[in-house]
Amino acid sequence: MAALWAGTSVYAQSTRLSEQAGNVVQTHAIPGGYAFQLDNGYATITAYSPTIIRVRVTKETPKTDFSYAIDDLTPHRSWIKAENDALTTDSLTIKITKTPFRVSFQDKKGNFLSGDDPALGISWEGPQVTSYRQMAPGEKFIGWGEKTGPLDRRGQSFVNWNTDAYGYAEDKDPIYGSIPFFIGVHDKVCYGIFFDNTRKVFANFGGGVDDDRYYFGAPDGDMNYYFFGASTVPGIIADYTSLTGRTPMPPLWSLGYQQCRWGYMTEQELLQTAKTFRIKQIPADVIYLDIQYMDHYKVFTWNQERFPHPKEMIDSLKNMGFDVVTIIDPGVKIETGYKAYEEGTAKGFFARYPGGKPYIGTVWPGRCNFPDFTRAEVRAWWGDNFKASHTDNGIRGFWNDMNEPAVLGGKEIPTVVEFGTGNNRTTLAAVKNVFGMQMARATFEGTKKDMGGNERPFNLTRASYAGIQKYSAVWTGDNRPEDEHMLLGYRLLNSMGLSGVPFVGMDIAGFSGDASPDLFVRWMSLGVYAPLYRNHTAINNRYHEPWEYGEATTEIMRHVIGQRYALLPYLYSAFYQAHKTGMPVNRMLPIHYTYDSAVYTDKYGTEFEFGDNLLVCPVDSKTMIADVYLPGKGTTWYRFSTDEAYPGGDSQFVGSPLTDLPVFVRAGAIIPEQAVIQDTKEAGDGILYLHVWQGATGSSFDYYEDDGHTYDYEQGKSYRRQIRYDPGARRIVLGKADAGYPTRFSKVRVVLHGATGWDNVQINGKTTRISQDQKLYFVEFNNSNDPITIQW
Ligand code: MIG
Repeated sequence: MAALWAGTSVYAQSTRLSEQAGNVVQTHAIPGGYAFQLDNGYATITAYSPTIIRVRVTKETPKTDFSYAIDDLTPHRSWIKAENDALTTDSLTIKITKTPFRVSFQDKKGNFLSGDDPALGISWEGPQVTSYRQMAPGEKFIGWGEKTGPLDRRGQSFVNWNTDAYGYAEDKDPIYGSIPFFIGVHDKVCYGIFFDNTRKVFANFGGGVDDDRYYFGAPDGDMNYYFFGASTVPGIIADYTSLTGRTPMPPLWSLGYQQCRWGYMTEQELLQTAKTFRIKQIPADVIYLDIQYMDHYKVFTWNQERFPHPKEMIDSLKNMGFDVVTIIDPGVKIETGYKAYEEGTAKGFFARYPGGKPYIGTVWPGRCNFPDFTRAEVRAWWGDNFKASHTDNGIRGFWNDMNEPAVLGGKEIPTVVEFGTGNNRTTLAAVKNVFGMQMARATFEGTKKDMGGNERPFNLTRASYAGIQKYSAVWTGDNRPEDEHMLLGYRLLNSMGLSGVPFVGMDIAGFSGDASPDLFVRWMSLGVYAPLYRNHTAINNRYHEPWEYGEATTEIMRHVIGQRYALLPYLYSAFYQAHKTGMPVNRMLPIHYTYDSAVYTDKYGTEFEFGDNLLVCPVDSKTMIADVYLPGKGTTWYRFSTDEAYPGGDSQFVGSPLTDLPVFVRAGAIIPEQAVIQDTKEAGDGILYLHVWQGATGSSFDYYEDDGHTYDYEQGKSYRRQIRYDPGARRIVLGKADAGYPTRFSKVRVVLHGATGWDNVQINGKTTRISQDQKLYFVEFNNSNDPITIQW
């Protein structure tokens, strides 16, 4: 046999070299922009606004246009004009070089923003397509979704391939999610790029090259990117989320404290755990059921022995103020007579091998088939299934796990496995990165419908792709109970936020093992400042409930979780901002301090703003005096816990005992709070506490409230009011309320921080009594929807 191969050169080195698109042969106008015929391909440049430009380059004639991330791909207006050798919009100049075809972007002042690498441009190696781009000196990169490593992506490379990454190392890539969106920052300019390709996308932000280029690409599919040329990072995020969508308002209860564990084994254990929160007076809203609640891990079933009375159990929990969130896995157990399996098989709804046999993989239930969530009819079927087993029992929260999709042991699934029908028929290679998002979409849309269409489901997913924020919150999977992982977790959340996903969280205090008492306290304190405040750990680990670390720690937990509940009016308003503008809840410092190089350093790279006015400095559990960076020259920061003032634009050593995480509030800020309640359904004392920190410059706060659980806010049933603090005029004004929904707060108490004295305060012209509580001055008055002026 050996002779057969001898002397042949077939298996010698391939002679295939890279190819480029070549020169422009012809140009013509198309709806929304221009098309270019190239020697070796086709390009279109279209605009979705003066600051959003799409560049699509294909080797073959472009195929049908489709995106999982963007619902509406039609450019509805003509923003682009052709002028000389450039295309222009009101905000951007898009320079086109014709020999060979190269595209580069400038702002209206003529500043270079980003452009093709002159030598390499867009290149193909077989079907693999890459955009090689110029890298500016000192250019920094932020975002790219759920990626480990430092905040500044410069010098790092990544692969997008949604992966079950149990106990992932701090520098592991890929992990669970893929969001091919980043922002580049250089020379006082910034821009964003979204590479909308769902395959095994790669990016190299200047690693392994001589500081002159960076690149991203995919093994197949189109070079198809959106360039964002808004002049600020918040503007770029607003534009990116105008395309890929924004979060609906989450249910208010899902912003409370969430207690999870794999697993609460029985009805008694679940009820007892919930009861313990109430007995110990530790606020909480949510308790979880992991895979043990199912019959042999079969989706849409209940284990009759462990959880024999789902409806009664959920009712009892509701009476205690708890919502239950149940896990749901994509794998459907192969078992004759099992409804989901029989139906899915009869309808041909499972992913299959070429030739039609369903793909089989092993997950918790044993051998399973996997629904083809890329198909609308499969998503609808999946969604309908929740009614009998879940929503009719009163469940409003759903936890989508293993949807990378994963099979046991983190094994790879063959990429030949097929999805879709007709023209949409494709393989796992093209849809692995959107499988989880489409499962989350099926779950969200289905459960919303099952609950009658006007109740907000809470949906949580592990795998994600760009645009996931429309359907789900995201958690960062199976992390480790280690200081470094806790800090990494905040970088992950901050990067997800920048990449359009505001509702994010991580397993507090580590999934893969036991948290030390110190780490537990620190992580739970930090969790107050995560959009999703959820404690979770794996089966066989020590219990992580707030009272499991002794009396002293329990007391601290009562206090920190209480702090979260106090902040809910502030947090809910921040979510409304995310819903309206895409601005994340936790904001990495480059969002507002874009050109301050300190915020890109590893030392300060985990810090973030939480909403408009708080600065959170994550500190590990061993550091009791922390080096923190307070951004913004001229800004004064007050320590949230003590009102001690610090100047901005500098680093500081501050005390960071386990009982006092370094959190700061901007001078001039307004933070609305409420009295601590045990769960979000509790009425509270009816007082809105407006905390105001004395400052040289004032601020305004967009306050938001609604019923917290329906979609009536889409019909204007919400309570909105602008609150302004004007230190020069010695005045706080609560603007006229846009009161489509009544506020929960019949009284307002204004608490002044950082003031030496407060005398002669008038509310709407009437002198009012000033009181003092723990050294702080306050005035209290009846709320009303008409403007209220507090003058002193
Ligand atoms: O193979 O359902 O990330 O949160 O507790 C492990 C059991 C499956 C992985 C999830 C984790 C969950 C666990 N799951």
